Amino acid sequence: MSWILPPAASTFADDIDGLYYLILWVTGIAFVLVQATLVWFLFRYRARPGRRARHYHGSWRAEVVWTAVPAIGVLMLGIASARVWAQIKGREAAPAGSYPVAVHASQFEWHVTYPGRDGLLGTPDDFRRRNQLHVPVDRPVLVKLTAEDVIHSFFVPAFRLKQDAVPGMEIPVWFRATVPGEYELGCAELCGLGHYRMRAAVTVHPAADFERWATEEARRGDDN
Ligand SMILES: [Cu+2]
Repeated sequence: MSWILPPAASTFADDIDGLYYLILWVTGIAFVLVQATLVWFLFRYRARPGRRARHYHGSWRAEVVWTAVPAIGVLMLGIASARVWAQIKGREAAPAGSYPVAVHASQFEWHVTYPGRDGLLGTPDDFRRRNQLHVPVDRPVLVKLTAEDVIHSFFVPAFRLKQDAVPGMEIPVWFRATVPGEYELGCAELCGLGHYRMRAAVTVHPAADFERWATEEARRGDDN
């Protein structure tokens, strides 16, 4: 059924897609059942000459059932999602030794700061690129997400990852890319008139290739 979703390129993708399809099936079946019942009622109780309406006080049992069944369903989906949520968004979720990058969202660009050769952010050898996020494959990447002006949202569909960037906060978000290639980073929060063009390229490099890229770019320094 992968025709619904973009290609998957992170370790989260299977879990997120599993939840997505589970929720789609549960809500899809509920939707079909409810609509079929609605149509059946429309037909069954249509106006007919000589038939009179009857007042009906409701059914305690039916109300309990149609409240309890969805409540249990939503609770089960919540429990099924909790493990995945903790793994992706948990406070201590990012694995130790992640490659750190700072992503600063502003109207209407992504400013990415790379750690340079020392591997640490906030040191003089850091370098910045606009609208280009380069990461190594098969290594956890820790994005320190901030916003300049309004709320933006860091969204990489291929990684199944979305996180709001909020002014005044630094929000850590991590992922591990699994397939080298070019992907899209878009802003998923309507953030102003130029929202539509707030996108960047995510390049996932094979490990050796990433080292070469980072060394070369560090030598070149800032581009803005
Ligand atoms: Cu934005």
